[in-house]
Parts: sequence; structure tokens; C-alpha cells
Amino acid sequence: MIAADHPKTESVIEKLMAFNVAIPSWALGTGGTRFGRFNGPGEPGSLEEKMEDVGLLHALNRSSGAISLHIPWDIPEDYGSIRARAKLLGLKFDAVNSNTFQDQPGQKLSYKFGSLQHVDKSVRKQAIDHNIEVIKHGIELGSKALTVWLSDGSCFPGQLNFRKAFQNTLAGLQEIYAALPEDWKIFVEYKSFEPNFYSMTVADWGQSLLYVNKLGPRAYTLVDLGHHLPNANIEQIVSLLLMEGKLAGFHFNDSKYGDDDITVGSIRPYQLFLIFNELVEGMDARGMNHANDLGWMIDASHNVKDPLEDLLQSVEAIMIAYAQALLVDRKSLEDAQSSNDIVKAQEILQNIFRTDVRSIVAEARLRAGGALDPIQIFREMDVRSTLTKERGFKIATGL
Ligand code: LRH
Ligand code: MN
Repeated sequence: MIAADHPKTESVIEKLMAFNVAIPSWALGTGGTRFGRFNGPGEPGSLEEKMEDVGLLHALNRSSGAISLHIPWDIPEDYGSIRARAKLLGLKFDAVNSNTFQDQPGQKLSYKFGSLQHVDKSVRKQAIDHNIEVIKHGIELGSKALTVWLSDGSCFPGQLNFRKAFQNTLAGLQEIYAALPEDWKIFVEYKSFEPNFYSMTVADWGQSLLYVNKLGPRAYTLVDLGHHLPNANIEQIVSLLLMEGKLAGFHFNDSKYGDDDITVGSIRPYQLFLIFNELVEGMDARGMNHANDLGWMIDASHNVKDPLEDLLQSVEAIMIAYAQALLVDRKSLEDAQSSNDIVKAQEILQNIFRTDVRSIVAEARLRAGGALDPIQIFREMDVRSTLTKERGFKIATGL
């Protein structure tokens, strides 16, 4: 266990207190798969109730002070009251997410064969207009970034001209980029497969980097941990995107197989630590502010656990990985690397990964006015049954 008098303890606690992870509005209800969805009690049925849930998480762990909205799942009816509610709950609005992966009721043209890549110019225009609409919602809420994840691609060889799909998509993203306010960023999220199963038009970090380099200085590549082919070295991808100054930030989750979107750190906690190890090293190399210079967000779906308990576990896993990465003796690691002392380098990382830092994560939470053990308090206060009394059984919008 980390000693309270460890020379870095205080600086680590300060950094943890400044660190916030945004909560996705679509992960506050029970998620499902194509095989089924088992709704839970007391789920939020409106944007206001979703914000209450994020406010609750933030009150318990003081590290969830932002919510990320998905349009059109969360279109605010009254911006003023939503902004006031956010202020009351101590929440900021993180990146807003567009949605051209579903056809909405009354939508003129279908996205069945894609959106920005589509062979039909009018479908591409509809998708561009939607993204510009999403920016307008974000401006009203004080958000400063648009996340674009495109489900575009193909399911069979021969179905798509890859070059034309890329060029159409780039042209669409350029129109969206031109509509960004000066102080906004655009995050281009890649994914290796699903819902298309032969090609995705933004399939990996290289393709996303190609787009964002062509778009301009306010375009960045967003890394969703579940969007990689098996055994991809995500920490190396992170290191290189940081080196290029093109890392947008993260959609944190974990997975064993595909885009499982399960609890952060529940399957591969060592990979999560190695990613934060590259983040701390790379951000310090660029003099970046850990808390504000990247987008920190969870993107998960809860099929069998209470969504709020699951999110509390995910935030805790992120804080633990970050705290451990902050404790790595960078000088010793550099010396080991420059002398090819592989065993020494491994031991430096593995010793820290095997160091229990939960006490300083809890200390940071207490000092920030949070709970020593958020899940214990959530259960002792029987929050879920209170929510159920207030809300009954509602179906939350989202995935
Ligand atoms: C796609 C994705 C994307 C969101 C969606 C809810 O898999 O990760 O970030 O828009 O999930
Ligand atoms: Mn995502």
C-alpha cells in the first residue's frame, strides 16, 4: 500500500482532486443488446432526471462533474432551465455527440447505407446539417466540442468504393469543421467494426488521424477503448497521437471480445494503467494540463448491473490508474530504457501497478467533499429504491 508519507502523495492527491470524468447521458439507464434488454427500476426518463443522476454521482465521488449529451436522444426543451439545473448540480456540459447511425421518426432520407460517405449528395447534406444542428445545441449549453462517431462503412466486398467514401466523408467533415465556433474542437471517433462488418469508413487511429490532419488544428482523434481489433496496443496509439498533438481524449470502458462497453478496468486493468502511464509521460512532455487539455469521458452500457453503481466503479478504476501513473518514477524508467535494462523497466511499472493506491484516491475524494466509499453510501442510503419511488419503471432513451 502507498505510504501516506510517500514524497509524491500530496501532489498526487491534488491532481486527483482536479480530475473529472464526464458521464454519458446514454449510460444512466440499463443498456441492452440485440438479444434483449432488462430494464431496471427508477431509471431516468428525461434529460432533467439524467442530470440529477450525474449530480448524484458527482456528490458521491466529486470526480463526475460533467455530462455528455447525445442528440437527438437528449434535446433540451428549455436551455435556460437546463443550464440553471447544471449549475445547481455542479455540472458542466462536455462534448456533444451527433447521431447519424439511426433513422429518426419523420427523417426524410435514411442512413442505411451511411451518412457522410453516402453515394447520394442529399443524404450527405442531411447528415452535415444534423451535425451543425448539434453544434447549435452545444453552444447554448456551453459545450466546447463535437464528437462525431460514424457507423458508416460496408458489410460486403464490392459494396463500397473506399476512396470515394473517404473523400465524401472528408468533404462532409470539412463543412462541419467550418461551422465550428472559434473556441470549439471536433473529435473524430474511430471504430474497427460494428454495425458494419466488412469495412468502417473511420476504422482505426490511422484513418482518423488522416481526417483530422486534413481538417485542421481544431480536429482531434478520439480513442474509445472498445473500438480496436483484438490485441491492438492502445497505449502505443495514445503515445503517438499525443506526440502529434492530435489526441482528443477518451471514451473509457473495457472489453474482452468486441465493443463490449463494460465497466472500466474490469477485464484489463493493467492495460488501463499502461494507457495512463503513456498519458502522464506524454502530457508532461508537452506541458499539458492533465485535467483540462484532453476529453475524459466514459462510454459504457450497463446490461446487468445498476447503472449508477457501475459508473461509480468505472470512475474509481480511472482514478486508480491515473494515481498509479502519477507515482511512476519517470527518471528511473528513462534510465532503465536508455540502458536497455528491460527487467528494471518492467519492475518499475509492475511494482507501481501492484501498489494499492485506493487510500489516496479516497483521501482526495474526502478532501473534495465526497464519500469515503461511494457505493457503500449509495446502498446504505438505498438511493435506487428512492429513485424507484419517485420514477417507477421508466425506459431511459439511449442504447
Ligand atoms: C459507438 C459509440 C459512440 C457513441 C455510441 C453511443 O460505438 O462508442 O461513441 O455515439 O457508442
Ligand atoms: Mn464511444
